[in-house]
Amino acid sequence: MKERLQELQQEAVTLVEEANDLKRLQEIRVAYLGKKGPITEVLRGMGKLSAEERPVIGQLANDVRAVIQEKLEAKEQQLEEIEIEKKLSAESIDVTLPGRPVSLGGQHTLSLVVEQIEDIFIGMGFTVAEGPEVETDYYNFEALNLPKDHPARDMQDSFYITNDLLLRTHTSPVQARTMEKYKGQGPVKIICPGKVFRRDDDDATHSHQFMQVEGLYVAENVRMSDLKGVLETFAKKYFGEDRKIRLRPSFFPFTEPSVEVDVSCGMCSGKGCRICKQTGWIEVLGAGMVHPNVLEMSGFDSKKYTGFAFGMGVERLAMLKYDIDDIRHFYTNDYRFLTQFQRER
Ligand code: 2NM
Repeated sequence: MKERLQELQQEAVTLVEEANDLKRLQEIRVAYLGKKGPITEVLRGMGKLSAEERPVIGQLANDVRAVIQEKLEAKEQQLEEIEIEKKLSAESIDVTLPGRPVSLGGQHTLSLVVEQIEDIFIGMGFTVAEGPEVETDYYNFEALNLPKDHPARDMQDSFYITNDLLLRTHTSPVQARTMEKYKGQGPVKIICPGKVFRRDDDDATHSHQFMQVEGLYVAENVRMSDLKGVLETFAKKYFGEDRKIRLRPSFFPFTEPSVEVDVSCGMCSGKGCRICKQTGWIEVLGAGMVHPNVLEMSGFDSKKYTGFAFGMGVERLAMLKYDIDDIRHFYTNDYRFLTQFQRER
């Protein structure tokens, strides 16, 4: 019996040493230490032993169990450590791997161009004024000398909310509101950028919603030559120092006299090409001397004060500068379009 127990110990220890996974260790544990295992069987046969032999064999059986148990535990721990080691090396991070680039958001092309325009006028002493996109008939039309029968006032041409409220058709109402706030005391020197709305069918050059920047300078002795100088400076700063401007007579209800302003074509330097339709000139904005009625309605004495005003479409200016062929590019927001126009840093 003693030899049998020693044999069993030897067998089990060898098997434990040879085992190389936790599942195999569990099998050995069940086989040798389990209820149906050989050691249990030996202990069951102890009844046949003499009183002197019984405690000796009993002690030996317990020792053998303990040795196998100990070996199993040691091996188990060893295998677990190997397992962890393997896991760690499989999950290790290569810190030398280049990071994935994070794409930064950018400014929208239109707000980028609005900022360029703002910067130029701020450089000439203008400040930026803002106002509501939903306007009253008074500020959008009446205060700007637009007669009741003017086509812009037609229900068909503007987005009316009620009889008296509409989406502004230009940013001039912001200028009327600002003049009112100054209570007849000049100078007023502002630009008003913002969204405007007109009932139009959208196509490559028209949109029912677009951006405008309008400017206003009211003070004593403001003259047409001041307007011309400011607009020439703007054109050179925005399009390039080689550009010239010219003024042609026009008509707006809120200015008298009124002009259409052209900039010399940058594609052909005035010789004539597809961009300028062979004229050498491109129309970029409207302007004029503020109508005395407009000054008076907003609280300014038109005998003391004069002023000039101008208005430009931001999309059109962006399209001319960057050779963009369709106004709808600004609103469909294709990533490939937007990423082409980022501020120089
Ligand atoms: C234009 C053309 C000419 C204009 C007039 C005013 C105001 F409010 F002062 F009367 N703001 N903007 C104006 C003048 C706008 O856009 C083509």
